[in-house]
Amino acid sequence: MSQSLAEAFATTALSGGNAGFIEDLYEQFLRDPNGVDPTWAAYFKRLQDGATGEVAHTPIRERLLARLSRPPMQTGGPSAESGGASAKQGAVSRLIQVYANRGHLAANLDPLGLQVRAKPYVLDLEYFGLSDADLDTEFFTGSRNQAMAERAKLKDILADLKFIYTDTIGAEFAHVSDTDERLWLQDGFQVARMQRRFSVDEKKNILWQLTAAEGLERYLHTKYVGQKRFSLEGGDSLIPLLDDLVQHGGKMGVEETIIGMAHRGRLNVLVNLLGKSPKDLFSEFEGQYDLAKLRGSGDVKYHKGFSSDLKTASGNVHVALAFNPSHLEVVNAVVEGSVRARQERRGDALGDKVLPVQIHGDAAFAGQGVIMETLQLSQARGFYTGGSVHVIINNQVGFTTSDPHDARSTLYCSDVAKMVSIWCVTGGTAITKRMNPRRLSRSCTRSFARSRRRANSMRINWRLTGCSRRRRPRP
Ligand SMILES: Cc1ncc(C[n+]2csc(CCOP(=O)(O)OP(=O)(O)O)c2C)c(N)n1
Repeated sequence: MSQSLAEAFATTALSGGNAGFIEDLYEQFLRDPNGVDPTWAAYFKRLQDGATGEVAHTPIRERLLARLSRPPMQTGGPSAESGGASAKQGAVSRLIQVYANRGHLAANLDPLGLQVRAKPYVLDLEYFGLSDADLDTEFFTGSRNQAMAERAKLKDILADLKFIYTDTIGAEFAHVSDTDERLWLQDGFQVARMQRRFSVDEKKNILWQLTAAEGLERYLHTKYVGQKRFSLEGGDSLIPLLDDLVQHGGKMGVEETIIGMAHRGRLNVLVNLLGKSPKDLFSEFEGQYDLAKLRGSGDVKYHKGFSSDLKTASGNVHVALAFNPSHLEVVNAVVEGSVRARQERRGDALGDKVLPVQIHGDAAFAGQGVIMETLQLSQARGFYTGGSVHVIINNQVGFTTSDPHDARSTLYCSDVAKMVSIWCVTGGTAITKRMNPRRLSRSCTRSFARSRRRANSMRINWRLTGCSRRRRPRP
């Protein structure tokens, strides 16, 4: 009969208390199989079961310990300081790359001043072993495009980098895994940022649209006090941005644009983009509905859809705003399905002719599972629509929370979009008095809507200052 477990433990040398002793014996055996008692040598040979790769552990441990006690590798400064011109050139090249990848962390993205963001030290000259003494020295920029000169003084390179990446628009593309796509996005963004000039007509057009957007909100605010309207105040740039998207979409051959959006800003989009008659809207505020126009829907005014043909330089673009229920973000999947159906009907296999535009709230985008579900299917063959433009109207309030620490676990409200390599542009402020509406629409739409198939999708996220709910963000 076999021994009991207690007997087996009592008669074997292989117990936990002997582990150190047996390990030492095994080390000796590995160095010299004849250096240990033959009984142990036979035992260890049996253990190895014919394998020959095992080597003594002690020398490896010693090598690792020696490596740990070496001084750490110099990452930036000292090597650049001591290594002369080529080391400094290397440091400047790294600085340019780090600005491209991390510049958004230093961008001015919070017009409400609620967040305190320390400037990452990886953007400091000192981190790269550079100093003010190098500012007048010329370096190669390695630029692939005309945004930056091929060679420039460090102070000019730094000024360009700050303007491109850390002003009131931040861009993230480091997570995009396709190299060609990432470089293309980076180049496009750099060039778009550096093209600062707008024609007088463009400026007038943007001012006109901002005035219309603000005018409508003010009118509704004073005329229909206390009525729910989900104001666009502070996010007025949405109107010129959407207009730019439709106009440039038209130039690219887009024939239909299907928009999905929740409540915020919807009335303004209906009137100032789609051309819904203000008279009809005001009648709805007064509770008077034209039954002929209701078309079976008795829903509240900020759930209603609308469609019209908008003129562009290249012909009409049919723009439709989908009806949606109160259930936040659920319209996303409906819009993608509608777009896919329209593309199939037109034989638009590449998705060039019908463009989906999804407009979200910051809390809803971060919090609703349907966002992840829709993104997850967006690249699948049965659901692909050629890439969508996502715009997040970020008023830094999510119903009962205004502190991001209470609202989500990601840095930006839109981080979930990175799962499908969507590249992200974040605009810091949409206060109408500032230049941002122009920069926002140019940076976002002109350069990237142009070739949305190349980049998966894009997501624009920006903060606004107004909120129709009578609730203040917590300090
Ligand atoms: C699925 C779902 N959950 C909750 C609500 C209730 N609700 C309506 S608006 C809102 C907050 C949305 O915040 P945000 O997305 O930031 O948009 P905002 O209105 O602040 O612009 C919530 C929770 C809803 N309508 N649908």
